[in-house]
Amino acid sequence: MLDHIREMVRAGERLSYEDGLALFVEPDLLALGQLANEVREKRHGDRTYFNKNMRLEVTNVCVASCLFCSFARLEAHMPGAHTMSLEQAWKELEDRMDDPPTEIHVVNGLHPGLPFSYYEDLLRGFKRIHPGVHLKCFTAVEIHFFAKHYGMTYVEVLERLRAAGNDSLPGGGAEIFHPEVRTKISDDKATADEYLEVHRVAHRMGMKTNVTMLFGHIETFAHRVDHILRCRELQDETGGIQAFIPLAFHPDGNGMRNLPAPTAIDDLRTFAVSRLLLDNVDHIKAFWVSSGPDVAQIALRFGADDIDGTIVHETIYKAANTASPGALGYHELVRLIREAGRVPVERDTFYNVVKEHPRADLPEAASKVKDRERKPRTKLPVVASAPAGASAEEVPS
Ligand code: V47
Repeated sequence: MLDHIREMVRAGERLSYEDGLALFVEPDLLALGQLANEVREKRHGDRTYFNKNMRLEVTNVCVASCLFCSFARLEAHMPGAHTMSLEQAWKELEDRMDDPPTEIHVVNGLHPGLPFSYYEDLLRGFKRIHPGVHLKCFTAVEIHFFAKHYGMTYVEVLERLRAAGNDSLPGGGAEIFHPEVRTKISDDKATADEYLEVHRVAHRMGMKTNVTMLFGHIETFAHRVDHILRCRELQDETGGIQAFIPLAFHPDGNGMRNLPAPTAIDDLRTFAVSRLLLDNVDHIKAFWVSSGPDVAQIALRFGADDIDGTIVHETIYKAANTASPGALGYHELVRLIREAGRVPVERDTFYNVVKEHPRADLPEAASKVKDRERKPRTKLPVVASAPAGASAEEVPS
């Protein structure tokens, strides 16, 4: 079967639902990865993207009760509930202005008690502090909630947020589109059609968006293929999707804690199949917080070309007890990409190149060994403490 699919892919033919299913059960994982890698290299060569971003979840108060969520609190007075004042949220950015992020990514709970002006003021404040920053704020699920809660159309919500400074939408809230799964894990927020409609409207207004897929819980491979193909269909229509992001499920502290987390192999397979089915989406992102830095690094050889960014504060996966660190230094991301044999490219949110780093001659670990053999008493560079933006060559030893 893979031979046939390989021929189709090489001929530029579109894969079907059945092909997607066959790829998910393909026994030769490395051959699958190799094919996805071929497609990835045809689009991007060795270039691998990351950015200097900042994550902020200003409130975890949420009227929805998603089974997979360890982050939300139903009411503001509950233990662990938090809502930042605008000053607290802005201070998070002010504190980082010595090495400012190029992007702020905001994802929140669906808070019923805040005025809409809170979100507009939040955005205006960010732009006041850092006029050049790209604001990628509020998922389609939040936009749908705002429309219902404050009595506006999607266009009105998006226009007002854009006027306040919002530049694009993140991909959160997609979960699994198929109603057999969505009604079980995420019944009381935007439906799949509503999620996709928000993206459609945003695209028609000229805004770019990302789309995610939360996998590795109660869904089947058929549900994953269905999800990916719905994304492909929307992209055929609008062309507004920048990146597709498979998110590996973390079971700790939520309503599906009895399930095991997906394994590394499942992660890699999902990145590869996504790359092969989504012939019209440029970027497949291996979000290092959800996959873990190690698997995300290997995913760069299984179809992924982006690894997200420096992040600094992340609370959704922290609440689900992820083993990933809360942040990776700029130089750690560069190293991770280089050691995968790729060329690290710092990008802005629209994938314009901010800085292309030189390729490593050898994986850095190997060059360290070489270095040690040559100069056994030389202290090796402390990579993690390198200044932001520095490349390996610039790190003082
Ligand atoms: O929508 C919540 C997921 C998403 C869990 O657009 C969980 O560039 C796994 O969407 N286990 C928020 N996943 C994060 C997100 C995202 C991340 C990185 C980049 C971008 C982008 C978007 O996190 C939620 C939900 O699908 N999530 N809980 C959990 N226990």
